[in-house]
Amino acid sequence: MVCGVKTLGQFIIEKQADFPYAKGELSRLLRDIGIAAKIVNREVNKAGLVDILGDVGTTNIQGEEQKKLDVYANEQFIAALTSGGECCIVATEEEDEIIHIESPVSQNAKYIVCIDPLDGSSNIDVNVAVGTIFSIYRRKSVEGLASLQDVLQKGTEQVAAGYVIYGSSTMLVYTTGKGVNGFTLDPSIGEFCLSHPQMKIPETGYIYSVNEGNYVHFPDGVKKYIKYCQVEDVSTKRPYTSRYIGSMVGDIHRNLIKGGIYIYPTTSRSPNGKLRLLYECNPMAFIIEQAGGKASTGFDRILDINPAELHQRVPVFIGSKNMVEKAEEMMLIYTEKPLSVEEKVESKLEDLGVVGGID
Ligand code: AHM
Ligand code: MG
Repeated sequence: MVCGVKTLGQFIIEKQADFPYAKGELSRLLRDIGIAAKIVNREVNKAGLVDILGDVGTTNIQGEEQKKLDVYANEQFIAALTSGGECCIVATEEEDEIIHIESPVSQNAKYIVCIDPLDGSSNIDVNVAVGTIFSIYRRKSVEGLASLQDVLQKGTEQVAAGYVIYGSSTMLVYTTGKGVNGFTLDPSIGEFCLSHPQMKIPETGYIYSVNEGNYVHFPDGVKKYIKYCQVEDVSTKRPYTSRYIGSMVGDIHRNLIKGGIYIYPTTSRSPNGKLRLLYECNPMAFIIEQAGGKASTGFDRILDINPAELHQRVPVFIGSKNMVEKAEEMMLIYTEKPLSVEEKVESKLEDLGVVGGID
């Protein structure tokens, strides 16, 4: 390629050398995701021109209306991962159960992909940025069909994660645990080109992103943090700026570049938060940590959570390190820490008189 442009494909192959034991499967998997992203991008861009906007009339497992483009994006990513042969299971926001890819090659493949094919889809009809979020794990089981247990891994086990933002330009940002790199789609050559090498999130930011319409339902720690952001204090450049797109990928992408915090806490109406651990919070947490930031439930590191179920939801505080730490400080003082799944089981057993609970 001329003029010093580095394409995503070239970059991925170059980086394979960082993993001397790698046989190229992960590289091919990332390439397949990049190709599907370009196909989805083409449809997102012409969404207003054809009859593809609006609801498809079905609901997914969370009871949300599916948009036509959600369904389209889901199909495209599954098709790309199926034909690639590097992935044995796909777990997607749009399907109730995990999808086993059944060809003989895929059944024995060593990777698992968790994906939100089109996040922020309520924004599609109004031309606001939407995104794809993905997370890649190595399967744990060594023989037979991989299972849900292979999918329910901690975020620390991710081998790669990334997002695509279909915005004023389209970008793919990913990490394999060695920093974060961003690629912008050049529509004239149809290639993602390295535009943001080694991305770093500013340690201190001045933007907070939270749906303040839910304020009355927030835990006290979040209310106190929001008030902290709004108080005038010249030495810490407060009040901070409030920016909330309502598209996680867009809000976090902006904060990654400019510095800031994105919060989707528990609310009295959504006691576990809204966003899903496996294909929304874990991949974003991996990226933000790799860029030098922090991702927390308000009390604990997101990446350390042991998933109990496929579509598990978690509260999330993610972004610039100093901002997340300040929010955690408020949570610790003003909000009682909820019990973990293990602690709930333990206390239930104690209530039933099973002394000592379980080991
Ligand atoms: P989705 O996966 O159904 O699109 O929901 C996820 C989206 C995030 O992108 C966004 O940050 C959040 O939901 C917005 O929720 P709310 O409208 O409650 O603020
Ligand atoms: Mg989503």
